[in-house]
Amino acid sequence: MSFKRIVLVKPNGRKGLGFSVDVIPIGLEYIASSIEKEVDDVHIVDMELEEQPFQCFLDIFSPDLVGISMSATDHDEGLRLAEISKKSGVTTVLGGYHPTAIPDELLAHPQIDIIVRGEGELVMKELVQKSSPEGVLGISYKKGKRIIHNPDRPPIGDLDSLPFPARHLRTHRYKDRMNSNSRKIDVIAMSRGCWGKCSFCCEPYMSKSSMRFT
Ligand code: B12
Repeated sequence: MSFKRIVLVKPNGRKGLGFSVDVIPIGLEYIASSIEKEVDDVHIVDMELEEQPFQCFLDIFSPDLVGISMSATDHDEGLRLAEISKKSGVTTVLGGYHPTAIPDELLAHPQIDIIVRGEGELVMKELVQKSSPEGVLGISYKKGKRIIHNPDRPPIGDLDSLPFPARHLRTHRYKDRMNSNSRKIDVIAMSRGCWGKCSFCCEPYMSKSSMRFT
């Protein structure tokens, strides 16, 4: 197993007018900039905006690892993209708030190999360096029929230690779709997490109820 050609994908999950402004996959861009030097190539495929079917990107980039970002609303579509990837023989990894909260449920699907729990930058960096999930903090994965949960990785203490998101990999001009004169838009993340300990919310799984600022 070698993870050298990486495709990071945002499923098409948007519905309704609430999504008239494009959602920039800034989390995937953070991951891309953290692994860029470790791999041969990394691409971000934003299926919200692509017009080609996902299989085209597998054919063009021929990845050995596909990473899919999932919020709860992307559940079905994320699993569908993973199934397409798996049929092409690609290892699949899920990350984001939803997989972080329910790794066992998602790993029960045959097309899912690995879940990254929590922030993705350092975990993905170590995963591509080792080309194996074994011993990588923050990962849950399948070994034969068993599900292995490696210990948690602590939230990133110093957000300024992270490289800037890989905006140079963008292949789209993000904008406000309701405004025909819309300028290019962008997003800047200046904090992470939430101090709440709400039992109904997935965020404490991500940040352990810690709030950090740049
Ligand atoms: C800002 C924000 C938004 C912005 C997005 C800004 C943007 N990117 O352009 C807006 C307002 C558009 C938004 C929309 C929505 N949001 Co919102 N949002 C947040 C908020 C406040 C911060 C998220 C953030 O920017 N984090 C920082 C970035 C860098 O992290 P990230 O993108 O999550 O990526 C990191 C990890 O998740 C992980 N990761 C992510 N993807 C992957 C993929 C792989 C392969 C790997 C390994 C790791 C990985 O690694 C990344 C880097 O560390 C959180 C609450 C919170 N306090 O955290 C809610 C939150 C994420 N949102 C949530 C929800 C529900 C939504 C909506 C579905 C709401 C709706 N019903 O319309 C939509 C979904 C949008 C979409 N299509 O994804 C929920 C998610 C719940 C869940 N279980 O999935 C949260 C947790 C709020 C909550 N508690 O309910 N959101």
